[in-house]
Amino acid sequence: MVKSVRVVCAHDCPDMCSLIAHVDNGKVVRVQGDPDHPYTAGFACGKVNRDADLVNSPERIATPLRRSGPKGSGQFTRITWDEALDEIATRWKAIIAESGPEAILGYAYSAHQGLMNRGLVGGLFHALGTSRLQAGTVCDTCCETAWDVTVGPVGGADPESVVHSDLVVSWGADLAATNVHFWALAEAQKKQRGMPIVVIDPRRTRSAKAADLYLPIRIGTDAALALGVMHILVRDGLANRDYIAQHTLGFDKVERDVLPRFTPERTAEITGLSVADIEKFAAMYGNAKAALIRLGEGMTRLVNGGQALRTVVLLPGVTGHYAVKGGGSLLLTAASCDLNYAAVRKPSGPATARMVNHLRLGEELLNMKDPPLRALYVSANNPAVTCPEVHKVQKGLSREDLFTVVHDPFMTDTARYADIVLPAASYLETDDLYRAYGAYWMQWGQKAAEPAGEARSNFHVAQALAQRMGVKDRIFTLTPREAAEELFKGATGPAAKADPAKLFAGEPHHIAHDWQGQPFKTPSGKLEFYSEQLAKQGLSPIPDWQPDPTEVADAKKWPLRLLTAPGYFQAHTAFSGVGFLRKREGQPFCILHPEDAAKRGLKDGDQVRVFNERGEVGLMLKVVDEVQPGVLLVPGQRPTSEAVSGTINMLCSDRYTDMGEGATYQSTFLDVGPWKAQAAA
Ligand SMILES: Nc1nc2c(c(=O)[nH]1)N[C@H]1C(S)=C(S)[C@@H](COP(=O)(O)OP(=O)(O)OC[C@H]3O[C@@H](n4cnc5c(=O)[nH]c(N)nc54)[C@H](O)[C@@H]3O)O[C@H]1N2
Ligand SMILES: Nc1nc2c(c(=O)[nH]1)N[C@H]1C(S)=C(S)[C@@H](COP(=O)(O)OP(=O)(O)OC[C@H]3O[C@@H](n4cnc5c(=O)[nH]c(N)nc54)[C@H](O)[C@@H]3O)O[C@H]1N2
Ligand code: SF4
Ligand SMILES: [Mo]
Repeated sequence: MVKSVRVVCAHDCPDMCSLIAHVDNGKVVRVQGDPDHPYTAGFACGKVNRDADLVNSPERIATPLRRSGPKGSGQFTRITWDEALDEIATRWKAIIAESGPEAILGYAYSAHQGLMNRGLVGGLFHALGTSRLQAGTVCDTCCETAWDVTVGPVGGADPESVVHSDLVVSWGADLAATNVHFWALAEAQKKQRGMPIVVIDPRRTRSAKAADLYLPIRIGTDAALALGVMHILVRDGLANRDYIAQHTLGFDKVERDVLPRFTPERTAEITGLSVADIEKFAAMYGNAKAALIRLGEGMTRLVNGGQALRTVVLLPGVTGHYAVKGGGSLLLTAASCDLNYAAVRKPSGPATARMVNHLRLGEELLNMKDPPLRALYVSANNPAVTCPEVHKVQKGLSREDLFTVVHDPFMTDTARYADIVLPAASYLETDDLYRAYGAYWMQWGQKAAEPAGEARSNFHVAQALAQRMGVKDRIFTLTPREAAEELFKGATGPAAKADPAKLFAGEPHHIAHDWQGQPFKTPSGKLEFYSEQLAKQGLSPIPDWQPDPTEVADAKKWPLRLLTAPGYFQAHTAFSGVGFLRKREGQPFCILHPEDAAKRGLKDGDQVRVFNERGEVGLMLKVVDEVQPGVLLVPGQRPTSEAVSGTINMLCSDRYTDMGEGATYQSTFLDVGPWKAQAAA
């Protein structure tokens, strides 16, 4: 008999859908969107519609494995869980005795968004006092830091408030790919009420194709566009002087020292947009009553990314849209869910420990001293593909003296370097509590099926290792449900008001605040055009746009700039175990404008060599005017086994962004040529 189980999507995605898993005889046979969830609205994305294939994939690892060949060779033999866990505990104890706990690094990230399955792995390493991962620098620390210094650590607009918006601006986000439920809501407003949508993106994305106005901005020039728009708003008397006076800090300085330089003509020169389009956008924005900017992370994946996002975030402060329902801006919502996260993430352990930046894994494995990293535990992460400087990551992972454990449902590029591989349960096989990072919902997700083969959840493995390592905290003895209850002790705000009976029965709990306008939690309590925090870090305290000297020098050496965007049917590598989706996405490819392809004698469907001073990778070529000349688009990051050769992060440096020490994939300059030229050379 087929039963329906209400579950929550655990993939790294802002929507956090409520889903229905259909389970036949203990096996998940279909996954679909939950018709009874207001935001999920009955549909899942094209990826998760196939999650029955993910959970039942024949490629899943069935048992724990021990390495039997050279590192990276992928040669393993089966062992039992007890053998695996005992070996890990024995090795860790010896390393701690010789070099101290900081010789170990727990490298766990976001592929399971459940608060327990994500949080407790971190909790284990916190309690052990190992080196700590400065997590998320590959993803959102730049945008988050830029938001925090400007607005403060607080969530942005509720995406569901779009029913009150009279304009939506998708700025550096491909919503039709990464935020499909917000996109569907926004499109419905467009159809029902004629609400216009503007898309600002160097790629003519699916979202851009459906927009009323599309601005194909030059990569890394968003701050200039936002300042150009502010210039016009001030010029045309569209600045909201009352709002500026009451709720913002330092606009006078910006108006005096910065805006005069951002005339429409200069803004057009910097951004590659036409003066007419800039004027049109500024007029639409300035005359709107409730414009909602959906901010993407795309604009922050480069050296001056923090400044870019921060400047765009200031725009609704000039018009006062932050005061209006349906107006303002939305980057993330998670900061407004005030649970007692420490109960799971920091059960015990020293107040501070050595930090390792997530994106510098390669560098730190090779060069960290006093003590060097001797053991690595990777969970829900595939750094041999998704980290910049992949060559360094591979070299680090190849170290014979590094004891590496990888916990994953699949034999990833990273797992191939492991000494011990542990089979992970998927979210459909785990109980957990979820809160969205792009919407205001919280929900308990029930296990729909038993783990395949001998797979075990992150939560389970963290507890088993804690016990073997002698960690005594109570959290390591609780069930997922009991552990989730700990999160509510000392919780405040709408999350704290959840009725446990309803919540643990699987009912979605709405955690939107009843705010009258966007609150600001900066030191001044205002939206900070002037940021003392930035001044103290030696950064420009007021928004500005300046070219980065290293980027300028690299652009002289290399004719193309890398544009990185989400894969439509793959999200990083988490869906690469589904043959159908791999095929839908196609063999790993890059996109070049027809002019650039013609210049190089390249055509659609060719295998090409993409290269710079770091190395080369081999990809399929698509020739489309989806990007401007001078740009090479590589959507997603794909396993090396799927590509002609390599993976794009082999060409990206581990330099930091201006804020939040984040990754700068798009500060990569390179060239493309025929693949066979390389073979002949
Ligand atoms: N060039 C370039 N690189 C990028 C980006 C870019 O835009 N351009 N984007 C960056 C961003 S935003 C991110 S978030 C990172 C993502 O980088 P990663 O976090 O490395 O993401 P994935 O490749 O999806 O790897 C997740 C792994 O977790 C496994 N997994 C899934 N569920 C579970 C589970 O329940 N338990 C365990 N133990 N494992 C599980 C999956 O099988 C997969 O192998 O990549 C970054 N890298
Ligand atoms: N289908 C799918 N969904 C996903 C993911 C995925 O890989 N695939 N990844 C998940 C994860 S981990 C994350 S963090 C989120 C990220 O989702 P988003 O916040 O949407 O961020 P990105 O995917 O990095 O990039 C979004 C857009 O920014 C554009 N962009 C790049 N550079 C610039 C620029 O300089 N200026 C402007 N204005 N735009 C620019 C890109 O062309 C791209 O269309 O998505 C999540 N959802
Ligand atoms: S849209 Fe996002 S949250 Fe919803 S099913 Fe797809 S990946 Fe999961
Ligand atoms: Mo991400």
